[in-house]
Amino acid sequence: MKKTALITGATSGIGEATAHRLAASGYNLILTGRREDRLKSVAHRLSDKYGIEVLPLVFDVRSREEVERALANLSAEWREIDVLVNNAGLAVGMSRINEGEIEDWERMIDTNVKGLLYVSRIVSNYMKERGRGHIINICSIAGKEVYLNGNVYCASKHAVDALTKGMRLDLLPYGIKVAQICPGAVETEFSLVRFKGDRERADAVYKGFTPLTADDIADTIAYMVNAPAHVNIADVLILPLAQGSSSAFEKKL
Ligand code: NDP
Ligand code: 8X3
Repeated sequence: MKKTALITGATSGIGEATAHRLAASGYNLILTGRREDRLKSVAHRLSDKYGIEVLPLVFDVRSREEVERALANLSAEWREIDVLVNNAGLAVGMSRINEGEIEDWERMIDTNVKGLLYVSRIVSNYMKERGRGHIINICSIAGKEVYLNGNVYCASKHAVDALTKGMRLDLLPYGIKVAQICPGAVETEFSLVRFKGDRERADAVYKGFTPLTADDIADTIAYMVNAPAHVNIADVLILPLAQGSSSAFEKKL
């Protein structure tokens, strides 16, 4: 029987790679993001290549109204969501707390924490109606440890870590699995966004070692969703070989 996955932030990086991986496994997909052109092109490519159905939904997870308009109006068929990957997220800026841009803090908290909540509130109720479902939050090693100048991003991912645990308890009676993946450095558009388009600074993050790829994370998600029904792979910390903690890297420059 065909399954359906909803992946937020599917226009690039981990979300896009996960969309490819689950499409290859035959999932129908609801894909979301703000960049409409990129979202539609991912959707067309996947439906053409894998013969699956794809519903692209353009919205900003920070807007409760936009999230509700998009997800509360799904057809009965599209409400049958087996897997939700709460992936949309970002870091913006990196500075000491006394020097941080307050707008950057708000973008991170509104996206990484409140956006995840708005989406989960609606989708967990669809899962509850069916008595099953699987929610995977994309947390981070920054949700387990803090690093210098990472203050608010780390706090937002610590919140995701707490929400994964809380959601797991709350949704247990409804047969819904809740899990998370906590990656270390993955080379995507993440650092370009963090450094506000400064390509040189972004590229420097991944110099001198082999970072994880978005496909590494997508493969892990595929492994988690393919586990037997009674197994919940609840919390996966995944690091590049050269990364020992959130801030310790063995770089060969
Ligand atoms: P990318 O920047 O490549 O992808 C981020 C995705 O999130 C994009 O599809 C973007 O889509 C979407 N997104 C961002 N803000 C919003 C918003 N307000 N509304 C809707 N969608 C949004 O980065 P990654 O793939 O690396 O990041 C994915 C997740 O992985 C994030 O939660 C990140 O914190 C986490 N992570 C990343 C790590 C890394 O080293 N790269 C390590 C650990 C965790 P669009 O711009 O079209 O809206
Ligand atoms: C993203 C990776 O290095 O900021 O979560 O922890 S890092």
